[in-house]
Amino acid sequence: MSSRACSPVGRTLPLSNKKIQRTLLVIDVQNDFTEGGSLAVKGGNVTATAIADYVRGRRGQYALVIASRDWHSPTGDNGGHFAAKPDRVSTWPPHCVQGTTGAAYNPAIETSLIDVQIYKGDGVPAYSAFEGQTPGGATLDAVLAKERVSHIDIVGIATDHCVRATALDGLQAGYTVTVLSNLCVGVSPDSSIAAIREMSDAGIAITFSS
Ligand code: VGL
Repeated sequence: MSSRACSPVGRTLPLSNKKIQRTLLVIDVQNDFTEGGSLAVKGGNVTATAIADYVRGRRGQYALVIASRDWHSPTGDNGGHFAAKPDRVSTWPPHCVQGTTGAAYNPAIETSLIDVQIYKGDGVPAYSAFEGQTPGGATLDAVLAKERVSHIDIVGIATDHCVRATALDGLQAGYTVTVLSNLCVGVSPDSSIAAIREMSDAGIAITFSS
């Protein structure tokens, strides 16, 4: 018999008193996306340090801290993602090639605080972390479902590409999504503003970390 039917005074009890399970998704805070890297985003290093501080301080409020990495193949153009003359909108200079320093986390990131790592982009463009998988082959959605995660907070690089794609996919998959906008940085200011507007219009909460 359900708890609703058992209600002693005939009132409808809340359907669920489940604890909110929140996860922090740290998107692509890698050397190639921060100053000195092959696809450096201006402000990447400062953002990486701010993210690292946030993870250290707020680790306890998350069921899981998950980090994604672009992890492209050293051979071929990764499905047209790499180009000799990139437009920096849908084609890019080679970046985050598997096993290289450029694909490593920015040194500010404390890998001991990361519970799950997601790899994406092996031979293909993959902006969203939902397109990636763990080393054991589990999808991000499967990892979140196993931990009964309902809420996702997103930080990382780049606001206008991988953060945007991950946030929209998360919403589509049924999660409550928040983007901590001061802990994200984008390739271009204009497309980052457009991405923030698009995410907000879609129903993603855009907030600032305190
Ligand atoms: C990204 C451009 C190309 C990102 C990845 O991580 O946002 N941006 N590949």
